[in-house]
Amino acid sequence: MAKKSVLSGIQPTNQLHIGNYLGAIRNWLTMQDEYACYFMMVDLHALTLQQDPKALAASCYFGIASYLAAGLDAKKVTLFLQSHVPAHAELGWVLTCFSYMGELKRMTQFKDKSAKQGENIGVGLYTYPCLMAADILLYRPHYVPVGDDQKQHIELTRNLAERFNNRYAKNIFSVPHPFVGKVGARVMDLQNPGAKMSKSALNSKGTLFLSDSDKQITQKIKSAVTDSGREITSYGEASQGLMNLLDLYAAFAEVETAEVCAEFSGKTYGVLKVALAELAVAKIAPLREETLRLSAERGYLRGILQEGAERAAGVARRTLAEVYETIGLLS
Ligand code: AQP
Repeated sequence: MAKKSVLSGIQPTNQLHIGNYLGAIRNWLTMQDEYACYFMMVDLHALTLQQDPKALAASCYFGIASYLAAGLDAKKVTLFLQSHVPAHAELGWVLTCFSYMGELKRMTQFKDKSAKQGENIGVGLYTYPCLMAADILLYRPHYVPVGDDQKQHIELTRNLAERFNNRYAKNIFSVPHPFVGKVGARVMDLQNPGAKMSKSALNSKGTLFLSDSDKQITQKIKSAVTDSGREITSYGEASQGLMNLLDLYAAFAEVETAEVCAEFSGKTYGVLKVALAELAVAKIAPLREETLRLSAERGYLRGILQEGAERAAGVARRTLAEVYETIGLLS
């Protein structure tokens, strides 16, 4: 029997952070043997915000290198850049025409990101969930492993798939399910624990990048915002900042948060920060070193991307041809 498919991607808007790793990539690793996996860098999505061309290209290499360094095996999974498979942009346009203004306006991420843009909000920021729906539906995946923040976009994708299928009374698209891990699904900003950790946050002190040095990791964790308390009591009584540190410890140690709370109960915030910094350095440093080594091997990475794009394009073209035929576009 053919394997079920899984698809996901990350924007190369900067170097990846531990939210991308714990909320997304680590779940991908558990799926690479069981599913036909398609993992990409969604470089077209990155254009929704203004990008420096050199930095964008470097972030694409860094991202793919991070995927490999984390343990994805390019022989088992298909790794590619979104822009290398033109069917994404083509189906993206079709699905834009199937989407309603009201449903796109409701997207929390659009509200959050457009609020930071001043007056000239790019149209791409508004329509990007349609392109994301196309990214997904082309591969008819069963699961889309994402962090908690992307659940709303997956819901829109499901609605678009059902709308299309119902309108033509045909099962062209499979309706995908979000896969959100139990731990690490929502890593919060270390300086502003009310907001999720983000690659493009204005204050980089709140984001733990996978490229951060041991010293930077330690400093960022030690200066993380908590509250005016001193001692850890229970998770339920913890402030958002303290909860985030307890959750991060649990995610890195791969244990339940309750276990972490029990371990640190009665100890000071400072003790937790020191322990978390040591654990984070132990987990991030090998990933960083391997990512940096692979990032420099441009020829090797290009080979993987080219092979991945060919495999992905074969699948994507077949779905797009069915869509075009269904809606009446001549082949
Ligand atoms: N803070 C987070 N905690 C857990 N998971 C997260 N993800 C992102 N931030 C967190 C998950 O990582 C995957 C890739 O996300 P993305 O790069 O496509 O877009 P994003 O969600 O907008 O991520 P960023 O880091 O905030 O990027 P920018 O700053 O460029 O917008 C997704 O599965 C996401 O859920």
